[in-house]
Amino acid sequence: MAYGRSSRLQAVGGTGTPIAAVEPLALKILVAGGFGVGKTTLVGAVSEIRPLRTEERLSEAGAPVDDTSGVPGKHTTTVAMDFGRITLREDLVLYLFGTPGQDRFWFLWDELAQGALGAVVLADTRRLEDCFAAVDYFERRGIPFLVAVNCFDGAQRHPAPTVRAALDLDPHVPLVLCDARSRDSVKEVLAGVVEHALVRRPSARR
Ligand SMILES: Nc1nc2c(ncn2[C@@H]2O[C@H](COP(=O)(O)OP(=O)(O)O)[C@@H](O)[C@H]2O)c(=O)[nH]1
Ligand SMILES: [Mg+2]
Repeated sequence: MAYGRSSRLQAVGGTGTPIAAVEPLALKILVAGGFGVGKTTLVGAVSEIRPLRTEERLSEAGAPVDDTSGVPGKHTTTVAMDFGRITLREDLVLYLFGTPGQDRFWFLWDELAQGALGAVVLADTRRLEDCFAAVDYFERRGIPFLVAVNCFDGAQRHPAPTVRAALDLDPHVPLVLCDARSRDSVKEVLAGVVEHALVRRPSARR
């Protein structure tokens, strides 16, 4: 499903008639996963526009519900969403919407999911259970997704089959390793989710 098409100036041919320039297909991709798994980092690593962030300092009041154990150095949190854009190919632009990680923002997910082609569920193998809710959400709504394991330094690596089993993933759901800080790594993840979503939803092909 196309999220929209951006208009570009049309070139003018020799006869004076406009030649249709390549209009990039714009697709909406969600970036989900638990609190502190690297969603804001991922969007920031690839976005060509200054990512819109709605980070707030973690407050004392949120301390009982915002579990920062295992996320040292995490002082801010995304209260609504991250938003970024990347041109994957000349004719393909992705709009990235990072979902808020905390459970109390679930009500925003249905809005964000409107018109999404697919989703990336980021996972941290030290806290795999934090992405169960995102996996469930996309499975239930039939939104194609892949799981990208963010390989934090020092995080214990688990073989892909172990992670698959722990997440109880359907065999068709791709599982990839990534570094949310690396533009090239994130681009590969995004290309993977587009490919997967187009295979799962043939009607989305141009
Ligand atoms: N070492 C390492 N740190 C990361 C990586 N991805 C994110 N971080 C750090 O982990 C913390 C949480 O990331 P953030 O993007 O805010 O998580 P979010 O809550 O999912 O948006 C931040 O301090 C990031 O700098 C990674 O791949 N490796
Ligand atoms: Mg965030």
